[in-house]
Amino acid sequence: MKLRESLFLMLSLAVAALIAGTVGGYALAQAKDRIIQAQEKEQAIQAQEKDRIILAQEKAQVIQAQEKERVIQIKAKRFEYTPNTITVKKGVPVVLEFTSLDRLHGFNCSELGIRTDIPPKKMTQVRFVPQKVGTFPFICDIFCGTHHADMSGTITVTE
Ligand SMILES: [Cu+2]
Repeated sequence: MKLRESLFLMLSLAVAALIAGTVGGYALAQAKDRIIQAQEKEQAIQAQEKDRIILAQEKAQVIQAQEKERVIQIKAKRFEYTPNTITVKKGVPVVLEFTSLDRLHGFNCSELGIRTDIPPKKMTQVRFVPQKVGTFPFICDIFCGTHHADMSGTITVTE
């Protein structure tokens, strides 16, 4: 009788240990899953944060590039440019935006290597980066009438 009781007891203990082990293992696996999920979430948040930083940097670069480039609007008509004195900075990109109010004119600043036709009813853009300091004359190089020869101006490039 005693032997049977102790066998039963041992068996019960073994079963209890097995159950405890199984339950414990299950709980451990769940905890592991939770940790992995939390890590993945953290990584995803970090990746999003990185993307946001890169986007912000790119935006800042675009804004900088836009600010660096100076746009100067120039109207052309018989027999003048408005403005006819233009001052720019050496090394700073410039966009000259020409519009003719009447007919075809030309713009020629040969010392800076800038030349374009200025047809009417259309905007003409010329982009350049001034490389040398000084005052450089420009003229209309398409004959446009009696005072065509007076149609001129200067670009001054400062340091
Ligand atoms: Cu002209």
